[in-house]
Amino acid sequence: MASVVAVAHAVPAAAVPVVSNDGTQDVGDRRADISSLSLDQDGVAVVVGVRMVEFADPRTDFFWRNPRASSLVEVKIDRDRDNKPDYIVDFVRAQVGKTTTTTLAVQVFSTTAIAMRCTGSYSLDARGGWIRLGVPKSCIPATAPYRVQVMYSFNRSAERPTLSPVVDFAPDFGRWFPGP
Ligand SMILES: [Ca+2]
Ligand SMILES: [Ca+2]
Repeated sequence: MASVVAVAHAVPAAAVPVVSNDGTQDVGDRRADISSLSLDQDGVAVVVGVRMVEFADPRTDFFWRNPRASSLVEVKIDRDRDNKPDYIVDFVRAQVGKTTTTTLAVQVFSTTAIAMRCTGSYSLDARGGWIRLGVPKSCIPATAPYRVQVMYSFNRSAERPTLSPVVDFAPDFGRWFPGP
């Protein structure tokens, strides 16, 4: 688990994000089932949102708090429209410094380097069922409008080690969402 120094918790206010619907009941657990995907790439940040059929709150949910295998949201970003991801954004529980304490964090990586590039921000809308992740554009320079793929992995191994994570992709696996 990578350590994280500081995490901002505020996602910039979205302008008018473009929303795409994902099929529901396409995975075997409502808590892992993405129903919508949103992308806002105006302003100074890229904000990616997923709306869940049933919102398992990452702050409190047992399967998000599991220290051995947390659930996570992973966003792949294509910055030049060549169908290859250039940045990976992970929303996951991460260790705080060298302590055993963990906190939710948005960690941004380049696909060509091991070190974390920067941290992003998140906001949780439990009522609406949305998880929104923000990444400063200065951290992920682009040569074309960004496209994204999102994966939500609901890890149930804390319940039974043999249980595989339930995973949903938006758009469907291998496709890119161009947003606005
Ligand atoms: Ca779905
Ligand atoms: Ca690319």
